Amino acid sequence: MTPLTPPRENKVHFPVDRRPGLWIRPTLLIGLTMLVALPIIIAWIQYGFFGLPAVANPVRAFPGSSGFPLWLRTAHYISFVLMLLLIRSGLSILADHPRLYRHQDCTPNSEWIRFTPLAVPTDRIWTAKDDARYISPLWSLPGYRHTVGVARHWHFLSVLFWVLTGVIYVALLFAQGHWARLVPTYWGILPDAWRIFVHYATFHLPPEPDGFYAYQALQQLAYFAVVFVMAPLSILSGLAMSPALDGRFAWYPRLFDGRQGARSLHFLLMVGFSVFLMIHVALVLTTGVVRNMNHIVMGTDTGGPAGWMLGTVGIIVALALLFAAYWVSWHHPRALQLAAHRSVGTLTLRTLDPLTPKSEFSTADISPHFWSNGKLPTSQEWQTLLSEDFEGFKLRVSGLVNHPVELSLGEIMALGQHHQITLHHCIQGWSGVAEWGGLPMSALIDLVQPQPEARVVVFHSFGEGLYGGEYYETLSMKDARHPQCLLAYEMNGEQLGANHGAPLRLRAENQLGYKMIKWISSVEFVASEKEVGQGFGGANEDHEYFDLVPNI
Ligand SMILES: Nc1nc2c(c(=O)[nH]1)N[C@H]1C(S)=C(S)[C@@H](COP(=O)(O)O)O[C@H]1N2
Ligand SMILES: [Mo]
Repeated sequence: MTPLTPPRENKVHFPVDRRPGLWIRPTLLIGLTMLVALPIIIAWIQYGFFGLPAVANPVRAFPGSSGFPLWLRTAHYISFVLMLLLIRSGLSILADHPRLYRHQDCTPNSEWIRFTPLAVPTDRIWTAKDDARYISPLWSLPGYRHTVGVARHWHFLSVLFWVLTGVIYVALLFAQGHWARLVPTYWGILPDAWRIFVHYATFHLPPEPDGFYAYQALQQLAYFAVVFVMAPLSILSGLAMSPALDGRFAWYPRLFDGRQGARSLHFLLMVGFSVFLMIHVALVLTTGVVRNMNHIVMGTDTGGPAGWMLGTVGIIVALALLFAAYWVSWHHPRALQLAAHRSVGTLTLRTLDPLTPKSEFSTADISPHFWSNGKLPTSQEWQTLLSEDFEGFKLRVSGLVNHPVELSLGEIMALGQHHQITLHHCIQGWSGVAEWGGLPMSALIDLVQPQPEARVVVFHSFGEGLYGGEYYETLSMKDARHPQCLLAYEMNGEQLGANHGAPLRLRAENQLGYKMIKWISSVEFVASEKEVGQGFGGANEDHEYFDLVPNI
């Protein structure tokens, strides 16, 4: 595949080592295999001794069914396309931190599954960005390596419409009585479903009711699970990865055993949807594809060719859309970023943005391993400061303020010391709990007295961005004034290490990690983020198309 990006980005997106990898914790693999194998073995034993169990046919046709109305068929097609977009963009996001953990922490080698052949080296710094893995665009959107910014736009744009479609679909399901197709109303459905399972497990097709009017027991349970269990759980576990939500409601991610528990569940649900999709398609094909396609495409219960022909066109259109999404990702990423900003961003501004971050953890929760990110500054200035333990460091605070200042580390510490134990949310997927000590930004703001037209705080770094150029980030005045927004000089009770941002780094706990700029050199108050860099609010927003409203 030809690289599509400027040469400096090619190194990031098209690494030399593109080997795929899959490793699952052996005990877990054995457990999972048994979980799948056991019912199949029991089914074979039952079949061997007693033959195929009898299946009631048709199973519980509900009165008054009129087949599949147009709204249902439309929702079916739209959610099919959106599921493809969600799964494919989700895989790109996953590849950016190709490890899944069970609890709060992301300690290397504690993962239960990884999608990389690489172990984390212990003899040198191995950042989360080093760990990001290549994934083919055949499987994912937009694919390649470290494309999480663009992948998230597709994921959130799709999920917006997916939830909307789902809400309308479920509302109409109940309004028009079609819920009785999906919602089981008798306990006997469990033994009924088992009898049908024995058929499938021993390679027999059970007798089918006319699926246009009613489903058999196992089918009904599967559809019920997809619509009423898996879809809501996907939404809830997705939300549990949000820094703004977790930062405000500490109890919420705990429901999932922490953000990583939610992330693992989110992944397992994706696997569930994918397996469902494959079995569903296989059964549509083997149980009378012509009639089935007429049901779901045309809304008729006939044997003509219209259904499968139009259905095939629908699938081709879906594939064309996937290709168009790939093309937009690489040719118009800025337009995509702005589209996501206008839609998803508007929504998050109304919902997540107003939440005041206040979640705190205990000392016992502090993560044994805290991944690091970014490239250590190479500038002579920073190297010299580091070797002198930042004795000569002065933080320049300037711009639209009445009292510009230059502060040494000692002066900053004298101005205020606040400690907080919080959860860090990296956009790539990892997280970690640490204790941070530093000067509340609100105290600095009070000291320098911004002028009324100052709306945005800019933080400059000694470090460089991923593709070169200065690493900078901005915060709104409101975010900067939040109680948990710190200019941190301490991590876990010790002076901030070189790796984690010495002499100063930002902590803004309702934000994703990329906003928390390390190796801060100066602070500037401006009227608008448009005046700085390329004008999108930060090095990551400029170069990697990360979310423009990161309070998500
Ligand atoms: N100057 C600078 N600051 C940075 C970065 C960077 O690359 N350069 N990476 C950001 C990202 S993506 C994250 S997740 C956090 C990681 O902080 P840590 O390295 O202390 O864990 O730093 C943020 N601050
Ligand atoms: Mo990050």
